[in-house]
Amino acid sequence: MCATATRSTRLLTPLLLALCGSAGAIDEYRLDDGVKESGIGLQPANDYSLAWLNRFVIQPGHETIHAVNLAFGGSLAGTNIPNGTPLTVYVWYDANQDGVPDHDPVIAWGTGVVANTGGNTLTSYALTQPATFLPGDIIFAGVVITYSGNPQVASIDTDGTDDINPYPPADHSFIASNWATTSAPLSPIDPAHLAWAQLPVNSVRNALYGGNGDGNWMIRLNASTPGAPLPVVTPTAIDMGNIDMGTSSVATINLANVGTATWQVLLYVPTPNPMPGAFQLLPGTCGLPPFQVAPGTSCDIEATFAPVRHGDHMVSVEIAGNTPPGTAMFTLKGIGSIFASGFE
Ligand SMILES: [Ca+2]
Ligand SMILES: [Ca+2]
Repeated sequence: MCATATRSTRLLTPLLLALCGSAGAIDEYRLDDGVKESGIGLQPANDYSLAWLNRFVIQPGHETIHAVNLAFGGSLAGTNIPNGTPLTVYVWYDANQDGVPDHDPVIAWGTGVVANTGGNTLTSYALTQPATFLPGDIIFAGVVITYSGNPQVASIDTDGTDDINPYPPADHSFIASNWATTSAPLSPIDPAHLAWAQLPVNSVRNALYGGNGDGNWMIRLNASTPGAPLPVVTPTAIDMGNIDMGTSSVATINLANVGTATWQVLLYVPTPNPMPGAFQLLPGTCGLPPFQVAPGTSCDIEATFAPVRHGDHMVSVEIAGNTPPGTAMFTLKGIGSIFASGFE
């Protein structure tokens, strides 16, 4: 069954341009021109686990991958993978940076179901956690799907009508598959070991075209610049009051991170330095520096004011860490009183 990759696939007639849809998302990574020429499936009818994936190189300013976008099937008139079929999208890191996805680790994934089958419209599948890489890193992104029969499943671009780089295709697309046999039911592809599949992962050029052609899957990625912390300190100016010497007051300062990366708090830098002895900063729920504030969370620190002389006291505190200087600060002030305390 399914003895060779060439025999196990079939190519469809080209789509009419009039059938074309366009992708709605902004796709920071793509290899296709937006119009499939074929839908690739496996023959004969059987239970299959199919993986198809593209290779991409991380570009500066687009280091964080959020979503994998896919088109499915071939001609609208053909027999396509049904809408609603469950799937899992993956992003792999090319651990040895050799450009071959044989035993490379899965870094991120997401789940969903097939949609817009047979058309050129891509459907977006968000990753459960975005994955951030370095410029120049080689990654792979694609999908593993289990299905029965012999529909057209994976949409491929083989002609190139725009200047998406790289074009002509240059061995940037790969395929792997498992299938049921008379002696064993289907076992789903292990995404961490695509080279162990029954059809071990191979380039589209070799697996589908016998070395005499190539194509790019309609797999695109949404990406953004790496996240950054955005601290919000509340309040930023704290009046600890008119406090009798020998007593103290307490204030709570909330440190929130409304950004998209962890806020690393390293230390408090007071001005004047060292901090006047009347003031003290306590761990609160944040803990003592260094501590972290995750995106979308906050914690509290506490300040005490216990004057030992009368008059005005003031200190400005910078919360130093992985944010630009001056972005996270607060001031404390208070008055030491000798009138209400009973000193005579
Ligand atoms: Ca095309
Ligand atoms: Ca590799």
